[in-house]
Amino acid sequence: MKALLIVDLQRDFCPGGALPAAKANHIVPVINNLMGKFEHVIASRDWHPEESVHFSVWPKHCIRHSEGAKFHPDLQVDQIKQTFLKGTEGKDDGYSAFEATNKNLNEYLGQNQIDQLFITGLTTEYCVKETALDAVRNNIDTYVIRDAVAAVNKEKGDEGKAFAEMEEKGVRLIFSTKIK
Ligand code: VGL
Ligand code: ZN
Repeated sequence: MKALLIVDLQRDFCPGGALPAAKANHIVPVINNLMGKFEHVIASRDWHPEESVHFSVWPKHCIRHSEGAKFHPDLQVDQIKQTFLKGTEGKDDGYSAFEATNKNLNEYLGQNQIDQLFITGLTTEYCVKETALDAVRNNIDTYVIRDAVAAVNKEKGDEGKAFAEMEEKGVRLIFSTKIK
């Protein structure tokens, strides 16, 4: 079975937020459209404590329960069956959704016979990439939907580098229009 995973589509990663991906708003309608094509729609949320080692490298963002940690206001959240909270520990970063602490993503996929994971969301070069690489390590058939992810691009070209690394490590890149 296949599942759609929406990574960290939260206000702080959108324009106006603390750590924005410039094109974040553009991917929301693409993701909303995809939801109906999957039996399983799941999501992750960056869910940091007030104090974290993470904030020595990043501006404060996605503090649990804050406005910035909410999902994008246009995302059809009623379609999401399960949310995985990550980055919850102050002592590490928790970039990958497979590091969620409220529920184990790998176990969830196994229990639901999900062997194909289609990844969307934010941000391409950090949490999307780390999640996709973990999925490959867990022997899941892993796809990243190119037009349903967006990058911070601290350096111009970071998104392109992330796509290349993912592809080299076994992630398949596809466009949403190819998904039936
Ligand atoms: C993320 C940087 C810091 C992400 C989270 O969701 O990609 N990036 N925390
Ligand atoms: Zn974070």
